[in-house]
Amino acid sequence: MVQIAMTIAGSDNSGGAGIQADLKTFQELGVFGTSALTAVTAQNTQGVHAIQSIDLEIIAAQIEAIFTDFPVHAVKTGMLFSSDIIKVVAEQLKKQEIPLVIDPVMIAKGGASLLQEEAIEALKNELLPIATVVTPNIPEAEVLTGLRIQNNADIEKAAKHILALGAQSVVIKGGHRVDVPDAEDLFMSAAGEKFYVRTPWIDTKDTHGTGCTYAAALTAFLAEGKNQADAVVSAKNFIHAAIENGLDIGSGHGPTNHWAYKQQMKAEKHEKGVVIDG
Ligand code: PXL
Repeated sequence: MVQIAMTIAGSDNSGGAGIQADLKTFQELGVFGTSALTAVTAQNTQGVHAIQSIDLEIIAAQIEAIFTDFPVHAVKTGMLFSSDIIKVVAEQLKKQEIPLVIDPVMIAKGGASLLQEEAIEALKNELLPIATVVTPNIPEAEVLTGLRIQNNADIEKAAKHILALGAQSVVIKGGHRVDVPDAEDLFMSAAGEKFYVRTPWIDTKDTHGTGCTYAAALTAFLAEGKNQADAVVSAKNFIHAAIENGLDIGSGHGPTNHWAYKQQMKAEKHEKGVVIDG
């Protein structure tokens, strides 16, 4: 039987992030992608020009339409924009017992806000308690925890803080780190697992949608039945391949290459992520 994933996120019409990145990633990994749109952005690689959120009833109706007809195997949330949207989404997801990846999207690469400040508390109180995996980058982890993160000790403290909010596990992505030369992410679970996964740093401006793509790959691997730790390592390899084989599109922060991982796997190249015990 085909595995099915759903993304609840905003539209990035430039195709590198948001619902478009999620659906492309699901497709690349052989998982049937469905979606519920929360907001429409008008943007290109230079920045976000306009945002319009979708009516709450329409968001709820999209999610319900999928759940009442399809056996969804994993769900991902991305741009949720407001506390009202978060509450509607949480209401729907509380009824489900399937893996839920929460990518706590806050700010676009160019600096535009994709989550209103008033929505941070709703994200913490309504969604993190039902999350299977939460995938903040360092600035997002700082906002969620109120901590300043500068080194491994800080990252681990922040991860514990996020687990205390009720999530089953957390990946704190290290792309913003300046204390290590590689792209090193921490995985920690409430069940007691802890490791870092490291890929070589790639010096490129084309990183638009990296967070969405990473979390979407993680969702697809969970939909396929991988456990959380294995799914994180495979998702790390997916995003590494996508960044390493960039497409050089647009004059600003360009998108990553969503089909690079599959091409690499076809060429039988080995995955590059190195797991380091924490
Ligand atoms: O990468 C975060 C993100 C999520 N969702 C949408 C976006 C972006 C970044 O631009 O546009 C819709």
